[in-house]
Amino acid sequence: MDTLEIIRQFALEGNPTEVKPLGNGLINDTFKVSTDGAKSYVLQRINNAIFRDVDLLQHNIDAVTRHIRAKLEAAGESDIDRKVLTFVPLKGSDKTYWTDGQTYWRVSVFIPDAFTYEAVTPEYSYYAGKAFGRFEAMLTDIPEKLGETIPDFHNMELRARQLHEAIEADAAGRLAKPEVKALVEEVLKYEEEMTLAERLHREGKLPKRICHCDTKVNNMMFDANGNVLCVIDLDTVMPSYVFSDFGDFLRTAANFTAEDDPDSRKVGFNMEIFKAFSKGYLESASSFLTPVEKENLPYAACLFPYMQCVRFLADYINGDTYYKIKYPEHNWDRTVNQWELFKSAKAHVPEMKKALGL
Ligand code: GN1
Ligand code: MG
Repeated sequence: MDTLEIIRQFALEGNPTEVKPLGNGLINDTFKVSTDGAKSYVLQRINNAIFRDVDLLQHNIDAVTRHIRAKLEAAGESDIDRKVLTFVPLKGSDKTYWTDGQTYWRVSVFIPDAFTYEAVTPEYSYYAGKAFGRFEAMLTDIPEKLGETIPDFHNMELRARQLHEAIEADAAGRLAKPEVKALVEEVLKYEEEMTLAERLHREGKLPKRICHCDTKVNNMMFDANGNVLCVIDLDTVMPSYVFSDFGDFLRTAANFTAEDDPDSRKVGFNMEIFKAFSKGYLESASSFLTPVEKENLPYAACLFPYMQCVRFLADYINGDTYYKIKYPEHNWDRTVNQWELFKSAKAHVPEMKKALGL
């Protein structure tokens, strides 16, 4: 079935006229749908090889968007349709996804005059910090119980185990390369240190809260004046440690270059972004953060480059089965990049602590 046919299953206003690719996500396929009416839409094919339980996933998203909408209404906000995503139900149903049993699709209303960025200034990072902190704060009292759309998604112990399994299998023969083997050994030296979160959780010292879990800088929309409109890409909204949102934003925004820049000399951790983002984040999140959560924010800033390095490396060793790649060594370049970022972040921990007043 073609995309126009699929989009016709949804209760759109107007008739679809054009469908074209949108954005640069690594997991789902995204399209912009123009219509002969006033609204345009976003059509997404949900990658159900990765998100196995699409029903649970859409249930999470419906609950989260409903809750945020209600909060914005209660706060008397204007322009709410641009501040929270609106998912379109199927014709004659309240279900917000369509499937033919093999592929899964959903549609949301396209937000006009909104922009995403691959890199941000300290000023925008401050707004982003406020917005992600506020997103978590608004979800502290969501009445529905949300499921984990990818179980143990940001569990560092699991990610380390997956790397060990990849090494064991060496499915693509890539460990034969001395530089791969050497990096694997370096990376594994930090496994114990980086799995702190799971230990804290087991000891009852670190709660799981509803987090976004994919706070890449390009998952936030700004208006033309730099005001944050809303947070997008809600597939991974689920219970996790607050480290997820704090760490993953900095992993992308505080890197001096893109996460896949093959020139690792350009990689480094930008403290100006850290300071601005943390300031914004703490302004919104202080109301609910515990001392243990706050104390470990510098660890979170190191954990996410490390976890992403481990994930890219495992995928590279497995023969590129998870992340979309554009050229054969793409996952290797991403791995080296994230490794350099991890080392740079670690070197800045004392400065981070100072900035946070720890
Ligand atoms: C994926 O879908 P996208 O590109 O926003 C991934 C994130 C990674 C990121 C790395 C479900 O996010 O966890 O951090 O790529 N999402 C999933 O760029 O695995
Ligand atoms: Mg995205």
